[in-house]
Amino acid sequence: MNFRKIGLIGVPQDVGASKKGVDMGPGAIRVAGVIAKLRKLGHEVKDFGTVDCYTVDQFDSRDPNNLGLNYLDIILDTCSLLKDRVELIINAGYMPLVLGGDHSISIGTLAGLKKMNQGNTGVIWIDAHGDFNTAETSPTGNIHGMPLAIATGRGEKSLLALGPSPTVSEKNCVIIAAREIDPNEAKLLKESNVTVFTMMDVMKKGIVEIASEAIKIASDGVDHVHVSFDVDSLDPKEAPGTGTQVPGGLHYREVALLLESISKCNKVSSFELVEVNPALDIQNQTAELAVELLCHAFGKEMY
Ligand code: HAR
Ligand code: MN
Ligand code: MN
Ligand code: MN
Repeated sequence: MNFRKIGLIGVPQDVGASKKGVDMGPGAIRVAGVIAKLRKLGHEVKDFGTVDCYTVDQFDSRDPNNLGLNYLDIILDTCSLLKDRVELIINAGYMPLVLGGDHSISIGTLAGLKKMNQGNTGVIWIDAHGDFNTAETSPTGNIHGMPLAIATGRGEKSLLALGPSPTVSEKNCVIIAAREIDPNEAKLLKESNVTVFTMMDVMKKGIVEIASEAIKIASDGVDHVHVSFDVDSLDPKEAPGTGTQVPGGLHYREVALLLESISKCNKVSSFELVEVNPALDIQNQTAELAVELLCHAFGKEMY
């Protein structure tokens, strides 16, 4: 990454997960010292504040119109605000670093990257999940399980309309650490051009090889790579502060290596950290770990 100027923004959204707690994620990440630690690495960090969000208990019904999409209108509103803020950050010459919040915020982040040329962006999606559901395939209707589908042009029209659609180049999308993909979501993913590296692949090939293949795929023929880091990619023993824990995840050192490799790819021009839920955490350890890992993405080396 060439960026020395980082524009940070918090998005305390929880409606995409239909569960409170993840709205405290940006606060917990700030408490863990994200700004000071990135500055210590030599970056200029500007805080672009917090996007106004609603929270689940402000509403009587999740899905009043029975669309199979919980809190759709709210998420459209927030993602539209986030999109504008991301555009502002880019226009000001900063690299967007978006702190969630649940993963539905990616819909806004990616829509805001349109200034970086539609279809000219690859994605590295580090996640236990595929986030490739649509209303038809989702077992929950929770929109945080859908953002990668939206980015590649699949799903609800109003969400697709936030950005140019598709926003990203599908063949340049890579998921790493997948281990819980819903049956019909798996069908969609297999029909797509997205590359999926499951935890089994990580075990078979090792993280060094996975990192190198992922960077090659995500950056091939595009000018920009977006990194979306869902902390549930980590093993819940190390990162318990997240809403949809799945056993058998990545270890700290594997993610550190992966993000260090990613930091050397100079096409990476936006980054997201999502799904930190301090209500489920022990002494803010998940946010602390996430910030430590983020530092590896921004140039920190072990030695
Ligand atoms: N696949 C499940 C669903 O659609 C769980 C989704 C996601 N959880 C996340 N995002 N934290 O990665 O409901
Ligand atoms: Mn996710
Ligand atoms: Mn460009
Ligand atoms: Mn996830």
